Amino acid sequence: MMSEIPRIAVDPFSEAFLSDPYAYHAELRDVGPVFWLEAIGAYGVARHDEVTQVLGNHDIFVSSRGVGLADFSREKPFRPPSLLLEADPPLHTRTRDLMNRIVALPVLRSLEPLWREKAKVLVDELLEHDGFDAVVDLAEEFPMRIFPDAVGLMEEGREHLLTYASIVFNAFGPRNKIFEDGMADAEEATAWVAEACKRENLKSDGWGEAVYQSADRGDCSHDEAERLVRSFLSAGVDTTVNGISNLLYAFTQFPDEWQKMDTSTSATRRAFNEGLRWRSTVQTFFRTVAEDTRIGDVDIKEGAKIITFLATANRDERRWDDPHTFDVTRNAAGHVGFGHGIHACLGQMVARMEADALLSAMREKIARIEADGPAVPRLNNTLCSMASVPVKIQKTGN
Ligand code: OVM
Repeated sequence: MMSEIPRIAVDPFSEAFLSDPYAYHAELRDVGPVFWLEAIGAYGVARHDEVTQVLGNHDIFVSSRGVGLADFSREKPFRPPSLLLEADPPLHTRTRDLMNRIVALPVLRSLEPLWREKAKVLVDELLEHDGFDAVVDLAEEFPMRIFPDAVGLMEEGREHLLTYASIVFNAFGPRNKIFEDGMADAEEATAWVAEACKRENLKSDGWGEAVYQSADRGDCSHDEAERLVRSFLSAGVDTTVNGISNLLYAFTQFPDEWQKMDTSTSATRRAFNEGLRWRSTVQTFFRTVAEDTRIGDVDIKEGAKIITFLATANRDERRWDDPHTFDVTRNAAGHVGFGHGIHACLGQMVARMEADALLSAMREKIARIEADGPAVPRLNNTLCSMASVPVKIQKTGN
């Protein structure tokens, strides 16, 4: 028998929700394994079990019709679709394999000494003060010092990267005021990104040129290469910036955790993973239902949109002990902060290596880190984002 589906009034793209999403999560998890959101006309899943079930079933819950609220089979996409994020197999398999090779472990290992050195330099600069803004001075600064160079981007105009990414992530939601306000600077940033992705504007030793070399070998067309480079620019900066911001925010809320983390890669890696679980940068992604299906005993029709509450699943008490506690000794493996299934974050090893470099450089020199005034959120339709996290520090003797 088909059961009655719970209907809820919560609007996950309202300013109230986005200012404090964690205040609403228990309701989303507890109302049922799958529910209908009146405000957006979509299904939702918010428990770890159902979120991984939906993301794991990419043949039924497809990405090619958009991973935001819009169904690309009925509405014009906000921009030409991503060949990774907004693609299904077999296209996705081909593009993903190609991109996986470009950010493969040996490539990252060769960059690691440079990134660690740059992290140390930044931390030394920060230590000239007793406090700093963990967002502006650190989380935005560090990825911007390494990532555009790794891709081989032109120097001029790199500041557009953060603007562009925040527009892209807003566009997964409805056309609300947050989206419209962000669009104020869209034209310039979008034009810059389009230029930056062209082969002639990429340096010869970066990941961008490597994508074009894959095209030279016949793995994709040159037009596809240009679009794939755009994925690096869309997904590679704001995500790591906010991953680091949210992690530093976590430490301000649980200041005793800092001492429990040492400078080893196993410790920093665990802490970053736990940070992503406790406060997930990408809060939500949608799928579209490609054929009639069921979740539990609820019938779901072809064409429905379904929102997966990743951040909510990462605090599901059905899956985690003491989920609201940030615990750097926890093994947070299995969190869905990087997604789950075939679309799980391509850049996760890049992000982890950035975090390891930064955390280990910080832990070496910083004995304690605490809030130095209220943190300020920055509203985004998809990202859990911070505008400011003021911190004060105590130095180690190192
Ligand atoms: C892309 C893209 C854009 C935004 C996010 C993302 C989290 C990917 O253009 O491929 O993944």
